[in-house]
Amino acid sequence: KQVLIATSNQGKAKEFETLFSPLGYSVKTLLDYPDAPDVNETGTTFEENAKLKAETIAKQYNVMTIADDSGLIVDALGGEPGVYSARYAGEEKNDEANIDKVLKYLQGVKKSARTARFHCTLAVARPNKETVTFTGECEGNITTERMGDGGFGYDPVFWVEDKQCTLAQMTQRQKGAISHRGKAIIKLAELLPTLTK
Ligand code: ITT
Repeated sequence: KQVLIATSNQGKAKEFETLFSPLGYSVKTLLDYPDAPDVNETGTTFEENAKLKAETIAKQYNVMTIADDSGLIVDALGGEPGVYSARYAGEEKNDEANIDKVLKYLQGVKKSARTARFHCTLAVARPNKETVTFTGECEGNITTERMGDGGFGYDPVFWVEDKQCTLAQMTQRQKGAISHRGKAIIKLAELLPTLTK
């Protein structure tokens, strides 16, 4: 059993492998398809962008395709960076610069006002069928400095109160058990057998 995930993000790809392999699925991503078309993420919501990515790739290769659109929502920044999380600090994707920008904007904001959440929308597109979506969220706080070197993106500054560490200080499995992506994948996996029919 195999699933195609329409992502070129190495960090996401690793997490999909970790989460799908115990379910008996092997994972292919766009890192295995260097000629895949670039999808312009023109939507203004996670759902629109997830559908756009999944449907473009499903059409191109005529196979069921899953896409992930996700991001960090910081309350004190009015919900930013949100759907712009990947390129918050500029046109080039740059995790380090993105983190610096969030920390800078939050300078002087006290701990109780540094609440944030990660959101993930997964879209499953199938040839000639209606696309379906699943969501998951993970609550936390933005730290004042980086901690840990696991995960990707904003993980080093995303503090999880229950676990008393950042997402970057967890193993892939620990992160997957509580993350926005992990939660969305659990919902998707329950329906996957019916979706692949
Ligand atoms: P693909 O479109 O190829 O999947 P992308 O990185 O462009 O990769 P998105 O448009 O969905 O994906 O942007 C998601 C960004 O949100 C990602 O680049 C990170 O900066 C951030 N992000 C999402 N999930 C995260 C996580 O689990 N941990 C840390 N940062 C995350």
